[in-house]
Amino acid sequence: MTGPLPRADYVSRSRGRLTSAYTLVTPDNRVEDALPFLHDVVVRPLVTPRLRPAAFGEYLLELAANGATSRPLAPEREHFAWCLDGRVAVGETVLEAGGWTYLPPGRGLELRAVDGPARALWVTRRYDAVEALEPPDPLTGHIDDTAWLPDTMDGGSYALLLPTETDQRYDMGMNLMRFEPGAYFPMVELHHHEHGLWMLEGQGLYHLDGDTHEVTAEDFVYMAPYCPQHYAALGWSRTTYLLYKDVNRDGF
Ligand code: UGY
Ligand code: MN
Repeated sequence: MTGPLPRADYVSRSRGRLTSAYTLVTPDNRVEDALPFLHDVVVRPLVTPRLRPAAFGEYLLELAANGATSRPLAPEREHFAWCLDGRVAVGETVLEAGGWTYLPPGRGLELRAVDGPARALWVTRRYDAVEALEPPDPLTGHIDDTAWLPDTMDGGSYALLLPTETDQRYDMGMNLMRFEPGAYFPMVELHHHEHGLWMLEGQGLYHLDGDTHEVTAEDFVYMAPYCPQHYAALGWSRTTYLLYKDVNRDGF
């Protein structure tokens, strides 16, 4: 690495954390990586199954103008892609910022930048098939077309991008959580689902297994199964985060 020297206290100021219950990965902690068949794409893994017990992968993909897959990635897995900025084609579907696509197993992820550099989040996992349930259908959407539902707290709402509450074929919850400034969960959750959380906007305090961290846009949090968790939104603008949650299965 080259460039200007960081300020002298960059180590003590780092917010990055790893515990057995959660990780916090901030923009200052993310490192560059690469994966086969992703060309001109900087891959920044946020969580992978290497971090046990995580059973999914979530990556920040930074595509150069000609960044693309050269063959479908992991056709045996299911995939979710969210466009953060620029324009990204996933198969035939072009996503603008806030657009997303879900691909069931059997297809594989094919993506490319459209008309310049772009960034996307990629979430992928092994589909947990249940005999007698058909595989799920592909879906696509945009945050602006999202149906927001009131949450149990004042000033809170949520959206299920995939219909996991009504269709048990889906084992991959991709949810949006939104908090007006000052809104906070009425309880500390402790559940068997794991989470990958990407802060899209806003800032607040995340309570994770007894620790409290300031979090803000572009931060990523992995929560292991049974990690006690609570969020309180601060600041003067709303918080929105994209949340992966393994649902409708119990891990046997
Ligand atoms: O659905 C959830 O588990 C969600 N309320 N958890 C979270 O935002 N940490
Ligand atoms: Mn939760």
